Amino acid sequence: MLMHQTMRWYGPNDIVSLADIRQAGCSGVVTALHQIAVGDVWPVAAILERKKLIEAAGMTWTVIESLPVHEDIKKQTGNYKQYVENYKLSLKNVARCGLQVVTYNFMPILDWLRTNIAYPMPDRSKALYFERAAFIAFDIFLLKRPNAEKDYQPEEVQKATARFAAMGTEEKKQLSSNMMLGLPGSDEAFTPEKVLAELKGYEGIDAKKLKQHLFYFLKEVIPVAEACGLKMAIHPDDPPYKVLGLPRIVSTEEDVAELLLAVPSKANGLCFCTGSFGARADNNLVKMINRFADNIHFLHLRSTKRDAEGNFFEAGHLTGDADMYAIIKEILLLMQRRGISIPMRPDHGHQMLDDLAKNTYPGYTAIGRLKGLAELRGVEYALSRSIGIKGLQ
Ligand code: DNO
Repeated sequence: MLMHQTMRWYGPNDIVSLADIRQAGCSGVVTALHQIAVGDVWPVAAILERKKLIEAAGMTWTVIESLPVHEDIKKQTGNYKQYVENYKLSLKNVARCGLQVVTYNFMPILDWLRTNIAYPMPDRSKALYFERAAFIAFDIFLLKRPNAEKDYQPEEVQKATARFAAMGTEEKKQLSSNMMLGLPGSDEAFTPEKVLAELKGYEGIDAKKLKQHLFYFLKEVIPVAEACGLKMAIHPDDPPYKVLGLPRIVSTEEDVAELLLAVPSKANGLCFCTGSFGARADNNLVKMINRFADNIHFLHLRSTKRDAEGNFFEAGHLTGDADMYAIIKEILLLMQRRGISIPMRPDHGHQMLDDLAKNTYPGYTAIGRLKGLAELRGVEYALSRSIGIKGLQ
């Protein structure tokens, strides 16, 4: 039993085509109906139409990423009960169409964040980078979040101030636009005004409260998922700590243990993202895979390279801090134990070769991901032979 190889596809507008994904060696696709507004019900007809497109290209729609959770549910404001009902209906609809795994996250307002989406590697390919001083500079001087400096150590504020003073106009503009990228799959960027207004809505919501809201959501939707044979897979926070004063609650081993315990069910599971969890040195990835084995329903494999100041860039899939050899070995063993093949996708990739001239979704170029997939597949192949596992795809 080996991993089921997939790639993310952003839908018909993605310049990476289904044929590209198939040629990269995938038999599955990970996608979402990005055209449907967050909170609205996914209709059966639209799900089936997307499914047909993928099947016509010779692959399966293996995982939904994401079925997004409306902000009202995270804050428990406004129409949140209606949005929870809508979510349940979407779950029933995707199950009716034969889908089995649903990825989502519970990050307030924003999804993943990077300060630089074109960080030059020594070979002139480009990577995604999170630089703490630039991030703090954005928060204090560009976004101008009230009292932002109180969230940082005085030395960090000093460093960010110097960093900001040394930035040219172009760099400031670029930093702002990187931080304000819209939600994945959307071309609509955030604006500082919008973020500041939405931040107000989180006043009074700390990590403890946000956890209660997540657990309420899980208590509502997990029984529905279970009844219709779906597996829910929560994606961890990226980066895995508080940002812009917002709590982040799926960042550590203990966070995961707590959320699995809140609603014990196989349907309450994880999208185990080695890149997100791996951006913290205190997350032992192999130990976490072993501990949460029964609840891992989807894998994002990538590796970040951290430094002592809290910066990290997305290294090659085998060359960052994540020990991919040990990780894949642990995954292979758990798949044999469970008798299943878990879907994986090579997460992100460097912008390189012909893709340097293309305008792709940051991190989601064809060639960089193809390279990552090929490397990961090689590790898996070699490991499976050496530990005597059959079932090459
Ligand atoms: C980034 C992705 C995330 C992920 C969502 C899942 O590249 O891994 O945006 O799709 O957080 O809900």
